[in-house]
Amino acid sequence: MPKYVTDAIRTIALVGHGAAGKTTLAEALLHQAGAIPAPGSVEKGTTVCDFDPLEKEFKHSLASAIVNFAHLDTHIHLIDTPGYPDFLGQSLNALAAVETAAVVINAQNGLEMVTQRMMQWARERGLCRMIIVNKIDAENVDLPGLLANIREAFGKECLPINLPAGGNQKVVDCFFNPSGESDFSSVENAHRALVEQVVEVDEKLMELYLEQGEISAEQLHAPFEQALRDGHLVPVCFVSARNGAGVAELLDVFAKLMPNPAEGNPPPFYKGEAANAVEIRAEPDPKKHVLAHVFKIVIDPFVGKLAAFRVFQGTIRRDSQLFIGDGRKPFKVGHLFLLQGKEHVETDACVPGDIAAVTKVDEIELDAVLHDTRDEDNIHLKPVQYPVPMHALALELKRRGDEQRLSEVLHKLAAEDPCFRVDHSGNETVISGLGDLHMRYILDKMQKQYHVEVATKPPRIPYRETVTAKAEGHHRHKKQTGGAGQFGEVYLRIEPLARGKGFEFVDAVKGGTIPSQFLPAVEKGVREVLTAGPIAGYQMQDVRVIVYDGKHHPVDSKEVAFVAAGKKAFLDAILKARPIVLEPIVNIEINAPEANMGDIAGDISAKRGQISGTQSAVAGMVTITGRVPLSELNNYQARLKSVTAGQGSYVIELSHYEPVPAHVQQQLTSQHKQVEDEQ
Ligand SMILES: Nc1nc2c(ncn2[C@@H]2O[C@H](COP(=O)(O)OP(=O)(O)O)[C@@H](O)[C@H]2O)c(=O)[nH]1
Ligand SMILES: [Mg+2]
Repeated sequence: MPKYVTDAIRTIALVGHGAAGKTTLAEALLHQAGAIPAPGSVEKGTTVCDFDPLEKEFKHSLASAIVNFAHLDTHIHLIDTPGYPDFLGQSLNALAAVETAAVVINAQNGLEMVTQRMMQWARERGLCRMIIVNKIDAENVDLPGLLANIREAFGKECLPINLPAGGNQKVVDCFFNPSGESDFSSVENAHRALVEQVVEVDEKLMELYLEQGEISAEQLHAPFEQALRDGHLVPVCFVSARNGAGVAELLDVFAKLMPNPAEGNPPPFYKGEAANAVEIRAEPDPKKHVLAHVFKIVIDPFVGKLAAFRVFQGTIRRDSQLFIGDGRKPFKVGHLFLLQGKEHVETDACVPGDIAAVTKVDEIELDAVLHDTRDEDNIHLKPVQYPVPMHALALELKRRGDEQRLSEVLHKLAAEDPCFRVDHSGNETVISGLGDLHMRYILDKMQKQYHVEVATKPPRIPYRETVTAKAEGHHRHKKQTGGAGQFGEVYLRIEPLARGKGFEFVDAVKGGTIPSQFLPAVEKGVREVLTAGPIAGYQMQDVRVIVYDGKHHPVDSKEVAFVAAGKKAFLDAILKARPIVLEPIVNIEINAPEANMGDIAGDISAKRGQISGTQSAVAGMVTITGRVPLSELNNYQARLKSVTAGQGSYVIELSHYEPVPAHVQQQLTSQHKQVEDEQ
């Protein structure tokens, strides 16, 4: 058994913008807790968390890394996450494994894009949040100004729990033993503000406080946890991961104030299919049956597949037999590991709150739920909302004969990364991610780790087709070929659905005019059209098909006949329902020097785009957000590079689909016709 119990566990994700110092801070915390003899450095590539060869080369984190250590009477599981927008998939998955999101802010840069996003995402997931202001040792930092900015952006509930002192060389505690001088503002006031914020969640305590003017730290514990859970308090700590200021104090805050697994908001699990799913709550009870969630997959060339999971309920032992989601066949755990960066440390049991891993179980996929009772199948955790990757590249192999290998490698990469997608459209293999940096990393990894050489080119734009009016469709399929004939007749109606609703098939046949055993055949025929629409050959969406009448023949009616009739009746209806082509519109976030702002904005408007906001978090740089049709972004990376002398970068994600302008539709239709004619 582990040497600690669930109540002693703290699970914390270090999140926030790239270069805030998360990896360095993880190093400082490990060192302070006595888990490593000396802190390593990101620059030298000697940290516990940035252990991947590509991370050492890029000199920043690309994937989440997990460490654990003991402090006071607690056991802390810490997840270090990458902060660049291109690698957000790996930061978001960490949020599913922890009670606390610790948002690290770079004191030199102030609030940055990912800072804001993470504050919001963590809140939406119901996590307890804290803010860690790092780099207080750096030159030209304005800490009082930053604290004011934090409170303005994220609310008055952001209150300092310690304050910089001695010229940013250390911190003074404002909660447990509020005494001493800080570099700015009063320790006593900070203490009072914290206590007053906390007692607000408990009326009785509030009365007591008003009477006595003070409340003991013990009495404050439970309401403190509640305030964290309710988002009514976001403690702010100051540190320097470089000179160690505030690191010991931060460890104490983790141990004494951050929630244990019973004190946080447990993420909801759901049991059952989509609309009928009922919410169930896991209880952090080691005696109940097992519920664990796989939040991270790593495919290591030497170790094979590693699945990192968070235990939410029950105890997992080496000899446990676990089921994977719906799977009927359990696997035996065998070896159970705690992770320390790249090291795997064998352990014999994990309790609720533990973050651990198993290796070599190929059936486990990202987001799988592990459990130990046959009837607990069909359980999933509230899904993490990942950005939909839209930065796509079509791949071409440099060597013939590598096809099989390429497909295996892409499969492995996709298994690890929730924001990396592989699609095969026509004879093209298209990979997509969040941005240029993301794609470069993937291509690098393909080449260096897997030795697959590919060339890339811009892919086909994933246009869609839909209809804009209701219409009727009919087809009678009749064939007399020598012996048995084929007969099937279908009447249907189609209706446009709201954008993004996909496809609905409704059986409204009365009196068995189409016998029920043939309806799947009709649906199959209709679905054949969905994959390639009639006007430009793109996927159809946002349409409801209602089959309401037809005819059959007792001898000649066959499945093939109804497949054909369904397909043709649907095509018939589409052409009468004012079909249109839709194009993907993406949210874009461009990071560039302020001086290039005008050029970039002009360029985006010329691309039929719209700018919705600009933000200047880092001096001299701006973040421009807006929307642009994806089709206008071919080669945008190269263009942005030339406009910004190499300093600009951007990420995109799918926003929604919109009708294309008429001339584009014409062009796409005639291209499609040409291809069809050639065939
Ligand atoms: N001056 C100063 N630099 C720091 C501090 N913490 C980290 N850094 C530097 O900031 C850079 C980014 O650090 P890193 O840990 O990779 O940031 P991450 O992207 O948030 O993981 C590195 O060059 C670190 O040496 C700090 O407390 N003070
Ligand atoms: Mg890092």
